[in-house]
Amino acid sequence: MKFKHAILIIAAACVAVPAMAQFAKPEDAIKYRKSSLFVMGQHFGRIGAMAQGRVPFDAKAAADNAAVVEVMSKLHWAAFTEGTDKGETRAKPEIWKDAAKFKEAGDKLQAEATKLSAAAKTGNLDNLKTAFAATGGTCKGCHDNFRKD
Ligand code: ASC
Repeated sequence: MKFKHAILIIAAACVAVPAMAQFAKPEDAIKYRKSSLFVMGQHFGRIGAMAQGRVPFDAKAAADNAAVVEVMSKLHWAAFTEGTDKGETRAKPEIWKDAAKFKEAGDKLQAEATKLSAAAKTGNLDNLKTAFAATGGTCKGCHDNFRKD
């Protein structure tokens, strides 16, 4: 086989392999999404502390944290694979029953997280506050609809 053909086959396989194949076990997918959501929450919370005046505004720290939130906002979606509605999870069955709505909620978070990162880069606290509130709204919206209490 020519090298070029091998590369094309590998590239096609990467696209075609379903998300499930990324995790050895359903528990790993659950652990992964909880872990990445936890990390996102930590960094989002540091921005919240500044937006709510609990700690002094530090533009560089805000931008650094927002950049992490932006990346993290993309990760956990691939871990809501089939069969991971059971076990140590608060994920509601609606995630799989109403997949289009769940995807929409996920897209909203990612869009707002991108705006949050851009807002943080302006170095303006009011911009950060506005984007923080909008992003937090997407966290809450998804939790209200798709997470058990
Ligand atoms: C956070 C965090 C969330 C959201 C959510 C917003 O800081 O960890 O899950 O904000 O509480 O309503």
